[in-house]
Amino acid sequence: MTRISLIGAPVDSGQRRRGCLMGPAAYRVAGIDQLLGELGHEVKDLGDLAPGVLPHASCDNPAVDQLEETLGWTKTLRSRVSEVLAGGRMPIVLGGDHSLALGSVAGAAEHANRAGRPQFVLWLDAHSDFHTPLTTVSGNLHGTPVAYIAGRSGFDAFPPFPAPIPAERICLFGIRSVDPAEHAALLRYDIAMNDMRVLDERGIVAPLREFLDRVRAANGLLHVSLDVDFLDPSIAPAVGTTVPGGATFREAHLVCELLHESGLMTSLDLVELNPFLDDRGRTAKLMVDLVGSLMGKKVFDRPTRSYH
Ligand code: NNH
Ligand code: MN
Ligand code: MN
Ligand code: MN
Repeated sequence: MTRISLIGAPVDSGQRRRGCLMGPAAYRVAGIDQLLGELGHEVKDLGDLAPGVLPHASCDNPAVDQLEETLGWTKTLRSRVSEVLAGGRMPIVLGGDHSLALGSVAGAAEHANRAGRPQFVLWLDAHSDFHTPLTTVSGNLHGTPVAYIAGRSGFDAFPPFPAPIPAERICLFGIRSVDPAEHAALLRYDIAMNDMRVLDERGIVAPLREFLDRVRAANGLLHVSLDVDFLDPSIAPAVGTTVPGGATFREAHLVCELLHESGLMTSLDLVELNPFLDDRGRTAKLMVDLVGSLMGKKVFDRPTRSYH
């Protein structure tokens, strides 16, 4: 049994296609709290947060969009996620676009520092999200959280990241869209890059186990950030930035099942769901079903073998 706090984060400032703000409501309509309850967990829904009073801020790159809104969300989410973890609960952040991870991962890292444990991050996404506010071409800040987490410079407008996460503790998974500036920067970092080329050849199990083994060996805390576009658009159409060639239904479930069996995940983001683009709620329902697998739902409940 896990004590879970659902945190509604209707963040829509990290990109320009409006609709992610409806994400938290869609997850609730799709029955996320009920499913987690049926799986035996204790669930508290903290409702939807707000970005608070917006700070005045600016950035040298004029392309950057909605910096102040995103900053407001970053501060709110950082303190809420860190507080929930300090209370011994697992935060599940219902997004909202991926810029919310600027706050949620900072909150997790803040807690990890306090607890004296190393923080790890698994990034399930079509995109590497390794821009800084100075390198982004689109100006959409949802393309920046991994750079913030890894301690890249260019985030002067943002609160300093608690303690940048060393590259070896970050794993990108499912990647199939990397911009030139991100590519150049990623070559300088030792971040595990499980792009689709790697996953096609090796499958998802071995690369995921390698990373989970590292988390376990270090007695680490694990934040999982699940972007809807990790999934193939044919099964998950409700996202503004679809990229063909994504994870299949079974691959995605297997990732979630392995994560559950590892027992390592301590916090989770669900991001980029845009219910306005959905087809009768199927993407929202699939995401909730994946959360079920992450939290112990099985096809057949045989006595669990550890994943080793
Ligand atoms: N790299 C692109 C950009 O920065 C796309 C980022 N979009 C995402 N990230 N959906 O997950 O604009
Ligand atoms: Mn604006
Ligand atoms: Mn993303
Ligand atoms: Mn993405």
